[in-house]
Amino acid sequence: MSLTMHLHPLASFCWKPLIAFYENGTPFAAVIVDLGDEQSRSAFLRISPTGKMPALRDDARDRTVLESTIVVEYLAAHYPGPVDLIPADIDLALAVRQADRFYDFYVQAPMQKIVGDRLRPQDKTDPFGVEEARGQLRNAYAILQQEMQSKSWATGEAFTMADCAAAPALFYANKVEPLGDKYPAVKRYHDRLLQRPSVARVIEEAQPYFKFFPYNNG
Ligand SMILES: N[C@@H](CCC(=O)N[C@@H](CS)C(=O)NCC(=O)O)C(=O)O
Repeated sequence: MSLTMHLHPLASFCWKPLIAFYENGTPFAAVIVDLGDEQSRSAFLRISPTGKMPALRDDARDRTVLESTIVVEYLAAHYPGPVDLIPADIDLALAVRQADRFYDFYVQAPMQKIVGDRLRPQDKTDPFGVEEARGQLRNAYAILQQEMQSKSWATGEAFTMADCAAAPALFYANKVEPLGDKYPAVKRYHDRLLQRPSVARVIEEAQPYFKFFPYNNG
């Protein structure tokens, strides 16, 4: 097997390429990174010097691919399957990339801020930054509420990389800043994503680790 994903099953940015792998049934091996373990950490830093996951290693092509979006782009280019994760049409592809960026910057980033704050020592928390991040999430929800009125998936009727990005972003954002009933179109999209077999699978695989997620109990 030439493809190895270095990941953690709980890590939201790792879900994006995992969903892409499962959508197309692309075979890969998984190496679970434990940043708290010195040996695992130093081995991973040799692959991903920033320490950020996921990282993909492709031995067949002698390539290391970093950044979740670039991993999906790489799979779409070199290991395509029945699900067209990046459409061939350039305007559709740009819409997919734009939506992927939206979910990373305006949903994942504030969600990570809120989660990260709960993991800080009690005297080092940033309540102002967390409130700001909550406002950013509500703003993103309001934008998506307009966007998702008439779409099944992030950019239309086809499942793409944008949905691979949206699934972890909305799953975890809804845990830290619940969608409630104020954003029904976003909630419908969130629920549709969770029913997608590839997404249900990553959630299932994360189950043993959810106890480490600090918003498990609200
Ligand atoms: N822009 C990066 C973000 C990756 C990222 O933030 N990964 C998190 C896990 S979801 C991580 O590696 N955190 C470990 C750390 O910051 O120490 C991507 O899209 O891959």
